Formats: sequence, structure tokens, C-alpha cells
Amino acid sequence: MSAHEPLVFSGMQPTGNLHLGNYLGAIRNWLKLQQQYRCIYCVVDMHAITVDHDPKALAQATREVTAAYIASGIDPKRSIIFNQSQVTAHAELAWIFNCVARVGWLNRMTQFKEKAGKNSEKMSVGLYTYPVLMAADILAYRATHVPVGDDQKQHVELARDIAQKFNNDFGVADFFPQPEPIITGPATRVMSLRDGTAKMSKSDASDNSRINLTDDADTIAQKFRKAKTDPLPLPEAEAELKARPEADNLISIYAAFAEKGKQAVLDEFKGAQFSTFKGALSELVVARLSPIAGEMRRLLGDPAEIDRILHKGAEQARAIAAPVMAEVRRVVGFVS
Ligand code: AQP
Repeated sequence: MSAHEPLVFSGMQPTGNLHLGNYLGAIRNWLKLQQQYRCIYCVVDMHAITVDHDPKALAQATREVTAAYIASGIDPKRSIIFNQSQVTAHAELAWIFNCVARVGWLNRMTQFKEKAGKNSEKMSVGLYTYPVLMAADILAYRATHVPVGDDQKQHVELARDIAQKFNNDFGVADFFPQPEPIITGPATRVMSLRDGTAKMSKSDASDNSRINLTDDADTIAQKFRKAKTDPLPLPEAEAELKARPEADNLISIYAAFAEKGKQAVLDEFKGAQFSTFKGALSELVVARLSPIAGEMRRLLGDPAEIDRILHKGAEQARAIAAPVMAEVRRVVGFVS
């Protein structure tokens, strides 16, 4: 049993428009957790520069992600919201963890392989060590729980390995906790609307592959209308979705928003054509997302207020990380 106080940490990259996958796979679970636990929700802008970026767009995206958190219901009075680059502990601990993690461990990270493709030699070193920075994000606060989508599970497991090796190498049993990934809900991996085997992603070149949180009702309806499907009507049993990734994805999105199981959705729509189902899906998604988009627009009308929230959150985050980092420096042998 770990003696560490429960603390939730998670983050999102300001790399573009947040989409349904980010919302269902992450933010919606964060809301539930903030009712029960102390939570830190970070806008991970240092992760965002691991790929080419435009500085002006980064600043704007950082404010947009912050607005999306708050508009979705993350309450800055209850949870800490800040952007990563304002707290230097992340970079400092990441360097120390770079010296703890092994090259072989990073070579196994599938997200780097997916993002780099055949161009791994041309990728930034930062993209390669991204999971080490993520371990530092979590452990600088000794966070115990990390709500993420399915795609980030391997990175949280790496954070566990790094924590354990640090504790062993420096003879400080249980100094860092073993953070647990929390992967829950009916849509832990929302897939692209153009390809049921690829995950919905901000960086997909096709905007039609994703529903952005800021898309208006017509755009959402049009994207669902164009979404790839197969020619068969909707099946009767959930098991039949296994071989039909596009149908499975759309049913999962509906189930997540309707807060029902996939079988319950099929009971309602079995035998229907996709055109009928897609209409109902659009209506449901628009009803859930339009209040969030409206609130985001309102918040973004006052960027100074967003910056104020980020400053205050950064101060609170620094206060938690400072004693951890003082101890880390001592344990590692740095004179200060
Ligand atoms: N398709 C998805 N389904 C479920 N959850 C998802 N998440 C991302 N995509 C899906 C979850 O959202 C959180 C934040 O992710 P991120 O912005 O840090 O980076 P990512 O996982 O790399 O997301 P993207 O959209 O694919 O961004 P780009 O294209 O910039 O790399 C995480 O909890 C993630 O699991």
C-alpha cells in the first residue's frame, strides 16, 4: 500500500483544436474526479513544442485549451489549472529522469513510432523523450492517479517504471508513488471519422476526421453525414460491431453521450440505416457540445482573465512541487 495522498494529474497539449476524443477520453472523466479528489489539470505547452510550431498559434491554443477545460466544467476554484512552462520543476525533473530512464524503454514507445513513421531520424529529440517529460509532469507532484485515453496507457506505465527505478537507485523506497492510469468510460479510444482503425487526432490533416469542440451544428452534422461507414444496416448485437470498426466508433460516441451501454443503443437503432442513425447522433452531439462551445467563446473574449487563472494555478502548482524538488536535488546529490 502506498502512503501517498491521492492526487490526480492530467494534461492536454495545446496543439490545435480539442476534439471529441479529448473530451470523451479525458476531460469528461476529469470532471467526475474533481468531485472526489485534489486534481491538477495542466496545459502541456512544453510537449506541444516537440513538433514544429508557430509561437503565436501556441499562445492562442494554450488559452483555448484552458477555456475548453473551464467551459467543460473544470472549476479553477476546486482544481489547479495552469500551463506547464510556468513551472520549471517539469523541465528540471525531466532532465533527472532522462538520466534514470533507459534508451531501450523509450525505444518501445508506440506513440513515437506512430508519430515519427519512417522519419524518426528527422524528429526532434524532444519528441523521443516526450514520455520522460510526462513522467516528470506526474511525479513532480507525486500524483497517484492519471486519467487518460487508452493511447496514453503505455506512457503512464513508463512513469511507473521511472518512479520505481529512481526509488531503487537512490535507496528512497516509496519516495515517488506508482501512478495508476485511470482509463474509463465507453469511449476511451475515439476513432477517426474517416478511418475506423486510426484514432481521432488533433494533428490529422483532414478536419473531417474529427469533431472539434468548437464546431457549429451544421459542421457537426456535415462531418457525421460524411463519416465513413459500411453498407449494412446497424446490427442487433454488440458482438457484431467487432468486425465493423466505423459502426463501432459511431455507436460508442452515441453511447458515451447518451450515458448508455452500446447494446442499449443497438436495441434502439438495430436494423436502421446509417443515414437515420447519423441524424440522431448529430442531434445528440450538438446538444451536448454547443453549450461548451458557447462558454469557450465567452471566456476567450477576455484573455487577460484566462492568463490570470493560469498564473494563479502555476503558483499553486509550484508550491506543491517545490518541496518534492528540494528533496530530489538532495537525494541525487546536487549542492544547493
Ligand atoms: N481519440 C482519442 N480517444 C480518446 N482519448 C483521446 N485522447 C486523445 N485522443 C483521443 C486523450 O486526450 C488527452 C490529451 O491528449 P493530448 O492532447 O496530450 O495528446 P494526444 O493523445 O496525442 O492527442 P491528439 O489529439 O492525438 O493530439 P496530437 O494530434 O497533437 O498528437 C489524453 O488523455 C489522450 O489519451
